[in-house]
Formats: sequence, C-alpha cells, structure tokens
Amino acid sequence: MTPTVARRRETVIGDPTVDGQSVSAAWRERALARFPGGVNSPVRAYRAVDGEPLIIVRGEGPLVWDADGTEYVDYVGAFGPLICGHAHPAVVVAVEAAARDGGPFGATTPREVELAERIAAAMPVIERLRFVSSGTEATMSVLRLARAATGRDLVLKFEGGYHGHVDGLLVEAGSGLATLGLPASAGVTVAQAVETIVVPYNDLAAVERAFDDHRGRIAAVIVEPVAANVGVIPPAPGFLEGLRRVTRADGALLVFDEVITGFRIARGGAVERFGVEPDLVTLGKVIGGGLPIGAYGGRAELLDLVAPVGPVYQAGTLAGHPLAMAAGIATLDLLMPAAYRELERTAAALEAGLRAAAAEAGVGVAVNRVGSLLTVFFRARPPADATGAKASDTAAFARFHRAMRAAGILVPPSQFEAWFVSLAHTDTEIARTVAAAREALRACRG
Ligand code: KE4
Repeated sequence: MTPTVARRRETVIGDPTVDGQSVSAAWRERALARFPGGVNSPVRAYRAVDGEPLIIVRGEGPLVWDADGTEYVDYVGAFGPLICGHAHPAVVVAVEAAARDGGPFGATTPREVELAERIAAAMPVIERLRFVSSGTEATMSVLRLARAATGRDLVLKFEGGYHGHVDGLLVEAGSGLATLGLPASAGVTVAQAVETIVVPYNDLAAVERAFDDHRGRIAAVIVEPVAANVGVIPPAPGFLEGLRRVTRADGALLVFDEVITGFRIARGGAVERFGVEPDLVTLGKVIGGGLPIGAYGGRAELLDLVAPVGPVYQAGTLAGHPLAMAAGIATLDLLMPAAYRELERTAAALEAGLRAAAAEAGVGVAVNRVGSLLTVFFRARPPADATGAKASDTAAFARFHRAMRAAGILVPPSQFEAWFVSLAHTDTEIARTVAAAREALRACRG
C-alpha cells in the first residue's frame, strides 16, 4: 500500500524556501522572537507531541494549508468554534456585511439582540445573558455573579476541568495545563486558590462530602457537562442530576460551562442533551462562529444582579462585537436539526473507523465520543475522570500525532484536547483519516 503523504497546494504563501529553510520555519523563527514559545496560546506550541508548531495560512471547509502549502484534514477546528468548517460562505458574507456597516460603536446593536434571542430560544434557561469576548471572561464573570447572588466565597470545580485562565480556576485544570503537566499556574496566589475546592469528575460521593465539609459556604459548582479538556469524558449516568440535587439542597448555584458543548452536542447544548437545568450557563466558541466571543446567562433574577441593574460589575469594550455577532448568527442559522443528524453520522463513522483501525493494528486505544466531540485515548479502557485520562500513553499519542500529521491529518496536538468534527467533514475526509490512522497506529506501536 503506498504510504499516505500530505498533499501540497500549488499556491504557497511567500517563497517556498527562505535562506534554505522552509517558509513555515522562517515564520516560526519570527514568531519565536515575538511571542512566548512562538504562540499566542500554549497548546499551539506542539510541545506535547515533539512537533514543530504549524504555521497555517488558510482554511476552507475541512481543510487547512500551512505556509509551505501542505494540506491537512483539520480536526482542531480552532478548538471548537468552527462547527461549520473553515470560511463557510454564509459566515464570510455575514461578516463582510457587518464590516461594511462599521462598528463597533460602544452601543447596543440589533445583531446582539438577534444572537441573544437565538441563544435563548435554544436554551430557555438563559432568560438573560451578557456577551463578553472570550470563554475566560464568561467563566470569570459568572463566578463573580454566583458569589454575589449567594453571598458565599467557595467554588467547586473538577480535576481536569478547564474553564479558561481565570486565576482561581487554574487549580488542577485541564487543556494546556494537563498537556504541559502543570498542576496549577505560577502567579495564582494561595488566597485565590484556597477558595477553589477540587474533586474528581464523575465522583458524586466526593461532591457530597465536599458539601458536608463546607455546608452553606459553596457559592457554585462549575462543571463541563461533558469533560472535554482532559480528552472527551461523558458524565456518568446520574452525575449531572446528582449535581443539580446537591447544589439545590445546599443553596449553591450550578454552572454548566458549555463553552465547548454549547450548540455543539445539541442545539440546546448539554442542557438539552441531558435534560438537567443549571442555574447559569457559560458559552463561547460556536456562538461566535470563529470570532472572539463568550457569554454567560441564566434566570433573569440572577442576571439582573449585573451592572447597570445590580451591584455586580462586569464590562468590556468589544463585548457584543458586531462582526462576532454576525458570524454567530450565520453559524447558528446553519445549525438546524438536519445539521446535528449529519454531525452525528459523520462522527460515528469516524469513531467506527478509528476503532477498526486500532483493532487491525493491534493497538489498545479507547475512543470516547459525544456527538461531534471525540478523543482517542492511548489506553485500553475509556477513562471516567482526569486521573484515568492522564494514565494514557502520551508518548504513543505523540507518535500517532506525528504520523497522522505526516499523512496530512491534523489531530489536536495533545492527548487531552478533543477532536472536533465539523459539518464540512465528508465521507471523503473520514476515509482519508481512517486510512492514515491504520498506518499511523501500526507505526506508533513503539
Ligand atoms: P477561551 O477564553 O479560550 O475563549 O475559553 C476558555 C474555556 C472555557 N471553558 C471551556 C470548557 C473551554 O474549553 C475553554 C477553552 N478551551 C481551550 C481548548 N480546550 C481553548 C484552546 C486554547 O487555550 O488555546
């Protein structure tokens, strides 16, 4: 069988070689001079896979091209926002129109209202919301609101839960911290960390013990209703329902961090998929169609505690940015029921193909999938929490990642990041991916 190799696109940005090095290498050198690690977000550095970070110049549908013209089937999808694929025509047209209208204006615009109304229609628990410019701002703000609403200080999160780089939430977090093996972040004070209680995901007994130990002092439980920052780990049966029961009994608020799952695993996110109603929800990624966005929302009586109505201050120069609103509206208008059926079909085909490829190669992997979120864990059994995920063979994953990249398939550069399947991925890309995985898994047996 001829080895699958990455395809090259005839148009290359700049000269294919610069002083004898590739165009990508030249860009990496210049980036290293300007950004820590040459990146504007740590997980892009490819350190966990011993790879040279990609310099990507263009994307279209399910594909991206690097600065040397190499083509990749993309499962990073900007880590979640691009559920409709790269440069979807409807999104491009909407953003162009918004750009022509000028702005931002430092004032409310109709597009903000239109996006908020679409979100509320899909997630009725979100009677009111506030747009911000990132998921981090959303989670930071929602915890300030929860503390104000309850008059309590403590927050409970889960090992491996990643909720953005909010000081108090960087304790035992996932995503880049898990990727880099960082238990927490330097610069977070003891005072900030001590107000965060951390228990294992899917461990309801540990949650109940925490509430027994801190009766009446926990403002909120913040949870990824599907853990996706230690790889994809679904909630155990009854886990989310248990969180709802325990928080309600104690007077604490339940926060679903749906920055990844919102409009991804269902139009109504985890709230719809699992039928458990939190008090507050954070959103991001998909609702901005790839432009900078975040949102936090919930019942009106809670959100009306936020300035200018109430005493909780939160603000943002570019909140509700017209171009992000336009991209979000265009994206959500593409996410009709048929779209979720297609995402399910495509992602299920990918899961089945990967399982078959691993079985043929005789490599023990566990594939976890929820909708179009998927992770191939290099361990025999699917993990139920962060400890289990971190027991994966990350060296084998790194070999797999490198082999897939050489075959023109871009898997997220960490065992602890989810693969994102988009509406742009067709049977063609799935077949290319499974063929490459068959070879890559054989090669990464070590
Ligand atoms: P941002 O501040 O990165 O927009 O969102 C923070 C955030 C909040 N909540 C959840 C559940 C998240 O997954 C994230 C951010 N996700 C990571 C990827 N796992 C962003 C990628 C990156 O840090 O570069």
